[in-house]
Amino acid sequence: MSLSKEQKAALYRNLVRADQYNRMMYRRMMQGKLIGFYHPAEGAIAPGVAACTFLNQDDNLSPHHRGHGIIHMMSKGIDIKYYLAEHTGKDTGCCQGRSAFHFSFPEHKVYMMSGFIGYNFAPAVGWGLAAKRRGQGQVVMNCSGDGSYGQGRAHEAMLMAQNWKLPIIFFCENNGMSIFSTAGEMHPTPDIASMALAYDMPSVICDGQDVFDVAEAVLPAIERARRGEGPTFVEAKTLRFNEHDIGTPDLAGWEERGEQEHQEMRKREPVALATERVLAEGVFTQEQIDGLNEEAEKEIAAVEEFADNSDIARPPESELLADVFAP
Ligand SMILES: Cc1ncc(C[n+]2csc(CCOP(=O)(O)OP(=O)(O)O)c2C)c(N)n1
Ligand SMILES: [Mg+2]
Repeated sequence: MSLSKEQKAALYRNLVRADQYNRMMYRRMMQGKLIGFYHPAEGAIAPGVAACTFLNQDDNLSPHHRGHGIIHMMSKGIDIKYYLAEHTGKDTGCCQGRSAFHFSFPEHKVYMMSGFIGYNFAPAVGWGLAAKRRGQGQVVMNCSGDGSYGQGRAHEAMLMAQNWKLPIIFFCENNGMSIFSTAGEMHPTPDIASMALAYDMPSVICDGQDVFDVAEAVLPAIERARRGEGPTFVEAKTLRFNEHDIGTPDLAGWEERGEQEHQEMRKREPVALATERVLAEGVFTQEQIDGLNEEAEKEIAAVEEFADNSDIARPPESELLADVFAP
């Protein structure tokens, strides 16, 4: 399929926003303004943007932990200030500052983010079954990394989704890494999408550095799910430019890939690639692109102001000690 000019414009705008959000999170982590840790998404922002820009508000979204789901959620149209307040430990956060990264946003159909890789697969089947029974064309965008496809429940979920023709998109953001392990060490096949073959599920592989290529793969999968024709597996081959995580003392700063690999990776920076294309195709002028960047800067400044100016969450002692057993 080919994308319309409006679709390309929407994708590019969200890509610029995603890039700036990710940089803001990295900076805030370094400034000590976030609780715990952050999984930087530099290099890997295009898949989430493409997967979520054309979702309806009523669709279920299980975001990937890279970028802490911000890229996915802002692309779906969710106001990120409630996430940032949450990760900053403020009482205006989406879970009243109780959760940091393990949040939920039920009013936006983002039901949970867990620390367990692969946690999302079993609930995704439930959300898919509920959507099918409602019969209103709702879909489930189930995002996760290559690492999660080593989990048994991923396979149970694919089996059930295909048997029951559930409206689920198994969206795999394959960055070739799971912390320090390479995908080659963890999986017998270079294409995670080939696992869908075992379940007779249609699959497609796309270039995760190219937001437009990913959208061209995702949109037919969403439409197929809305028509009630069942799940599709979409694998976006992407890159993790930074280390796995920042803020966890035993992981921070660890980088097993060499300088040359880094230089090669950075030639495929998603914003640079998309900018070249939107300029060449006349989707935006340089002046308009500058305007989009300024808009994103203002949006993020307002989000940070909201988080910084909110009160620190102070759960009462009764809440902290409820159901705690201390002999
Ligand atoms: C069940 C479980 N096992 C191990 C971990 C530790 N862990 C956290 S992130 C991660 C790597 C996940 O890799 P992938 O799914 O490819 O996503 P990526 O971080 O590469 O974007 C692992 C192993 C975990 N959180 N949960
Ligand atoms: Mg990975």
